[in-house]
Amino acid sequence: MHSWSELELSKSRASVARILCVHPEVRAALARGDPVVALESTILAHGLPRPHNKRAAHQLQDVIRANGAVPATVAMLSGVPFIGLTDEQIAHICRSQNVRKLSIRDLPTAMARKEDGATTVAATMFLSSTAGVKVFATGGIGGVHRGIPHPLDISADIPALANIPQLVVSAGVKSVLDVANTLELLETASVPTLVLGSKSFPAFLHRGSSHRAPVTVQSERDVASVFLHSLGLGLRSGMLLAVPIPARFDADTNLIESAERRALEELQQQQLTSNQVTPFLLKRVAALTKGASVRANIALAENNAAVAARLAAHLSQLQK
Ligand code: PSU
Repeated sequence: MHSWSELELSKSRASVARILCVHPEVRAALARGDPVVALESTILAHGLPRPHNKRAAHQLQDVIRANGAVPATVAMLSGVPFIGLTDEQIAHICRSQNVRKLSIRDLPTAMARKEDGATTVAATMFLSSTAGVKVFATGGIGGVHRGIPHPLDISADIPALANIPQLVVSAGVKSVLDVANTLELLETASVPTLVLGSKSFPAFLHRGSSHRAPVTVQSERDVASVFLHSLGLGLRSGMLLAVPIPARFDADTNLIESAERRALEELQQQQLTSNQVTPFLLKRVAALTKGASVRANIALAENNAAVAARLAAHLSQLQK
């Protein structure tokens, strides 16, 4: 089988980069080697309810700026992938009912059909890293769905982490998922998986869980150093940093877990598959907890954005 040489690969990346519409502020920061942090848009279009989504979109960008980096929110508009959105574009993604959820495999069809789309963790990693962005902040990554469902449902976020050299900051794996199997799969995919300041792997809306942290790091500078070594070794994989939700926003474990169980039971009655499952579960948990999960989700995403911005700043200092 033909395998691509480094030269062919970098030529191919360069031609993809020409297709992207990179916001001038993001382009200038990347050219100078200044810190930039990517943000996804599925959390806005399909993860958070209106009007929280638009408010969160701006808060996440503001937090990144306040911590010394330039935000680059990623989405598809009329078939064009944008890296960095204007306020009007954010308003459109947060308001329109016609925004498709796009993982990597959906990008070509969305482009050919000139669709609007919100990018998942996987698609945001692919597009923003092609543009040269090294750090990305999200809420919780996708992973293995619980109970080995039929058909088998594993998020494309995992192979994206295995194949795209980007540092992804999250609060762990969404807790409606099978966290133990997701951690096993991250190991199989050789994705360095670090937890900031805790010996347990965080459970998205909760600070701790019964799952051990694969590696614990104590400072953001340590994370930046590990990531640079991963790049230096030429590892093709990304890296996952899990940051526990700040203690003051930690959600009520019983309330969330019973809502998650109920939402998973309700899922059995639905004819939902593939990329419809996660938005359904998030929506039901939000309703069953009367918005408590939404408040915790926004708080952890903001905290991750702040950590990601400081990490991007460390990386840019270490690389200059
Ligand atoms: N994190 C959140 N809310 C979300 C998501 C992440 O706090 O809505 C989204 C991300 O875009 C992630 C996606 O990639 O859920 C996973 O969906 P799936 O399981 O269909 O791959």
